Amino acid sequence: MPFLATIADKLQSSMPYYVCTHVRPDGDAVGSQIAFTRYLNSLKIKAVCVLTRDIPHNLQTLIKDTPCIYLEDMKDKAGALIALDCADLTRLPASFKNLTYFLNIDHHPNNPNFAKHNYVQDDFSSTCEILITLFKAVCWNFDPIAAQALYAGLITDTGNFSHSNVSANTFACAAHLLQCTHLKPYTIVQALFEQKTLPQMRLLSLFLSRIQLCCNEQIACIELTQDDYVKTNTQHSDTEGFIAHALTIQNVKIAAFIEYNENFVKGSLRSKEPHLAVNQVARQFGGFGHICAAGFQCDSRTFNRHQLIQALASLIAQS
Ligand SMILES: [Mn+2]
Repeated sequence: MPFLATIADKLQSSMPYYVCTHVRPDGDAVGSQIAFTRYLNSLKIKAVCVLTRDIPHNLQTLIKDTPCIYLEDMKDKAGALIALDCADLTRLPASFKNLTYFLNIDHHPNNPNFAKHNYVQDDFSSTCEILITLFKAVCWNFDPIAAQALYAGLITDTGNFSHSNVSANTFACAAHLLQCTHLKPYTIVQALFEQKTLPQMRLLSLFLSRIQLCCNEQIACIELTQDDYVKTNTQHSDTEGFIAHALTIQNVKIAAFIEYNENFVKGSLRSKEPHLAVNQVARQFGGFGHICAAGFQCDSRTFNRHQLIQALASLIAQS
């Protein structure tokens, strides 16, 4: 019996389901929320997407008429939670503590299966790819809004089908979306990636000017401070995708992007090849992630940039 058919049997029509995702959501996070909420609604199950205020503007356009609720309006709500694309409970907004997790669907390695029902497949490019595969198995008729959202997730987590996580199934899933609906891929690319603001471009220019190469030019390191965001009239979510530029430099194998906030430091790590598992280094700094794309957040008083570069350099030395 397909996984979603078993789950459908266990859903209660009296219960509202809150479909949530990780903080600082990306296209895969929001795309899977939208699609899964619409899937549940198509089964006549009450479900809404739980949004946080930090949802980037370009992703908001994917929502259309999908039922949504903002996190701050969740107080005293009864119901069950569905977590999508969440590596673990620390990545979920803290205000969910009183509700139980009914379902957890994710593609992060080491997901601790924190819900009653778990579907974790770390060999999938994205949670959206998992969902498309699951929806195919139960022959769900995608509506165009769900299909757009799922396509957005596929292209976000694969860098437009360019990362090492792309498989034959990834393309089969994309093809399936196109076969089932009148989806026009270029319009989604435009809606997601061609919506930059001028301040964002100024921030990108600053980001590029900060690239420093070390470890025999194999590591690119970029640092931005709170002041840089103030100066360019931007916010942290405006840096989405910037780190990919650093990885395009010849000979660079790993890119590290460090954002200094008032009390904490946020690190994003990317590697060009799967044998350079940057999630190992992210874990040393309290973070997590995929083999080629991971991150961490730690106290600014304990963060040591030199230690980070050393850890990344030893990854390269071991390879
Ligand atoms: Mn994802």
